[in-house]
Amino acid sequence: MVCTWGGVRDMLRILVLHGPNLNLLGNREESIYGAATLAMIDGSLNKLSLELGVELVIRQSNLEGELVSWVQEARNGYHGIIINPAAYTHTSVAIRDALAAVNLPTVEVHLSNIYRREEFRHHSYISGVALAQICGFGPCGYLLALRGLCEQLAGYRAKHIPGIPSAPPGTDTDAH
Ligand code: CA2
Repeated sequence: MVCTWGGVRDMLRILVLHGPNLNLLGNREESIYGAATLAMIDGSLNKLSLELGVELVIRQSNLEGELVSWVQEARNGYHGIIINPAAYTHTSVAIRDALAAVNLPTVEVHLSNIYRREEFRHHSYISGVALAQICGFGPCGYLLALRGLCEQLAGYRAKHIPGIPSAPPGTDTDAH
């Protein structure tokens, strides 16, 4: 899939947020979350972002308030959000409210299939304000989220921002 835009000025900017304890990936709980480290996941996201021609900013925090502040800041200059809120998925009205307030297309990602795990993980405060939720695909879920968000935003641009082509003329965005 090719999904690039006219120039740097028009480039899509996407914020990727990782929640608490995801900095430990690859060191513990490998049977649930796999062997990939967060640095490896971020590396593969950055590689895909180059292919797609989108700009990514990636952050991780163990603090709920910090995640809330970053979501709020996304109002300035970002077009979409990919977030794995980790344990805050199941507890945080504050992160949900921040996402609702900024009202940017958001994809919620989980490495594990939260619906096959303990009952308390079956409820997400985030899914009700998200465009989509991806869970159970491991690190690949982040890449699917980026591709999906990119496709959605291309469609949004074509419909709502006249004069800014969703892709440079002559580019086949459907080519896979
Ligand atoms: O499956 C996911 O991505 C989760 O968001 C991961 C969270 C969990 O609370 C959610 O229910 C589902 C936990 C992230 C903690 O990651 C660790 C990694 C290595 C060692 C310990 C924790």
